[in-house]
Amino acid sequence: MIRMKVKDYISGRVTNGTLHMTLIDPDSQSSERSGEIAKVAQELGTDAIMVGGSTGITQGNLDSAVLAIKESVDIPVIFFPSGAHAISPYADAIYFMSMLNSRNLGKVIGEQVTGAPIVKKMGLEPIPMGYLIIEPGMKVGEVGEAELVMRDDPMTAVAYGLAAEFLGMDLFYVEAGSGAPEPVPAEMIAAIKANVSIPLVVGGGIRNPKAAGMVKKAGADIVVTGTVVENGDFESMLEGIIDAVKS
Ligand code: 1GP
Repeated sequence: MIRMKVKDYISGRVTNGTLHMTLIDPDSQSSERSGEIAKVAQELGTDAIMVGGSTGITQGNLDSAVLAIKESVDIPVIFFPSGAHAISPYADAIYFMSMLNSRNLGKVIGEQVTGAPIVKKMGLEPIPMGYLIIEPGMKVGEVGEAELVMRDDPMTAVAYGLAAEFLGMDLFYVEAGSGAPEPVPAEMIAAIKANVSIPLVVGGGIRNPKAAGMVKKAGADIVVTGTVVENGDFESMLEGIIDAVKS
C-alpha cells in the first residue's frame, strides 16, 4: 500500500480541527501492552501514536514496542526521540526535533547531526519540529538541561515559536513535562496561537477532559497525552480527553 506522508496527514487534518495524539513510553510496560493501549486509543479516535520517553529507551524496547503498535493500529506511529542512541526503522515517521531552550548544545543540534545519517539510511520520514520546555518541565526538563520558560512569560514562548517558524520547522511543541501538575497555561497557548503560524502541539499534565478542553479552547492544534492515569481507568479517562479535544 502506498502510504500518505505523515506530514501531509497531519497538515491535512489540522485544517479541520484539533488533533489528539497518544504518547506511549516503551519503558513503562511490555510491548504487548503498548500494542493494546494503542489499539484502544485508535478506537477512541486518537489521530496518531507517538512512541518515546525521556529515559530508559533502548533499541530493543523501542523496536519491539513500535512493531507491536504497528501490528495493532492503522494510524501513523511517530517516533518521539530523546536522542540518537536508539531510532526505530519500524516507525512511520520521526519528529526531527530540537530542544530549543536546552543549555546543552547536544540537545539543540548535536544529537540531530548524529541521527540525521541514520534517519536517511533508514528511509524514515523526518518531521522538523521545535520543542520548548515550559516550567515545571519535570523529567524532560532535567534530562534536557532546559532553561525553562516561566509560566507567566508567554512572550518568550512566542519568540521561540517565531524562531521555529522562521527556521522552517513544521511544528512547534510546548511541553510542561510528563506528569506536570498543570498543563501549559491557556494565556501562553493563546499568545503563541495569535502570533505563530505553524501548528502548535501542547503536551504535559493534560490528565482530564477539563484540562484537555482548556488547552484546545486556548488554541492548541495538537493535544498530546500520555497513558499514566492517577485515578480511574485509562480507557474512560482517554475517552473523555479525546471527546473534549474533538468536540
Ligand atoms: C507529552 O510529556 C507529555 O508532551 C506527556 O505528558 O504524561 O503528563 O500526559 P503526560
